[in-house]
Amino acid sequence: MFILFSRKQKLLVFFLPQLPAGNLQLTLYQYKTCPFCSKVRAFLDYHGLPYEIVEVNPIMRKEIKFSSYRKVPILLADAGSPLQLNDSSVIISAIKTYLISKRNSLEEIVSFYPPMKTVTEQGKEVLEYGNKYWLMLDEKETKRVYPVKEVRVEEMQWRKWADDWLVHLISPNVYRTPKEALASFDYIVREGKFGTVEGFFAKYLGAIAMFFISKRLKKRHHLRDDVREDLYEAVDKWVKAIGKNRLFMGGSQPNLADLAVYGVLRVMEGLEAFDDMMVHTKIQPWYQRMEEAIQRAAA
Ligand SMILES: N[C@@H](CCC(=O)N[C@@H](CS)C(=O)NCC(=O)O)C(=O)O
Repeated sequence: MFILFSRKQKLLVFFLPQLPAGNLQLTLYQYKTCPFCSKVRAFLDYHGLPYEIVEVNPIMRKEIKFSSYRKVPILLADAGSPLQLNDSSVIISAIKTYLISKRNSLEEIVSFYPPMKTVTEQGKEVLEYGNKYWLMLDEKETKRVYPVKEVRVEEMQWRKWADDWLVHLISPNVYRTPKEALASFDYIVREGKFGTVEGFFAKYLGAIAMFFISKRLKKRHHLRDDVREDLYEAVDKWVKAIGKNRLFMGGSQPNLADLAVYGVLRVMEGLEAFDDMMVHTKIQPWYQRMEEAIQRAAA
């Protein structure tokens, strides 16, 4: 809190370019088991940023009635004035920019990620955000954070890969068989916000619906009949990209790509697909390092 003695000082305080991260009040609207929300939590936890969580009921979505953007995650950020940030990658890029850059207000930073209407391969009109994998840094900041240009490009590519490819492997894998679909919905209902009756119906009807929807998603994303093969191939490709000489893609510390991939994979924890992935791929050592890095940062 500021104690103001004169008009001049008041003006000075008002025009301070940035509040320290400790003054950022954050509220995350989420479904706990949504991979996009998990990515945001991994990012906030790793950066030691405290936040409140509002679990959204996926049927009524009353909790996000205030918003015309109807997806989660939504992050309400108050760094002096309240601001709504939509889309997991925009949230991560904007907050990361804010933490690094001493020049712009969060409001200004967010305006560099404009919403744009685009049409998907299936001809559906959707909202996309421009520049969403790009941190808005000046030359000096860029040199400090990304001493080599390739490191920045690599981070962006793999963040995009996590959103455009890895995420699409989750549903076909966790709803692969009726038994797995039921186990997945049991977990979603347990972890999510559902009324008792609602939860009961969601579990059984959701499992049946998602079993069939996941077959459609499998076709849409051109996955193999055995969807595990695509999952194993994807995570091994990720491990190979890190290589033997780095602990993380970010080197000795996770970068935004590490956090994105970890956030997406984490939603399968406790399910058969996750256990299979641990046994049949080389992901485990990196995954464990990520768990430890996030636990250390959040402690
Ligand atoms: N591009 C968005 C995608 C977010 C998204 O699709 N969220 C899903 C939940 S996993 C959602 O809210 N879907 C609408 C709904 O459930 O009604 C992001 O990265 O945040």
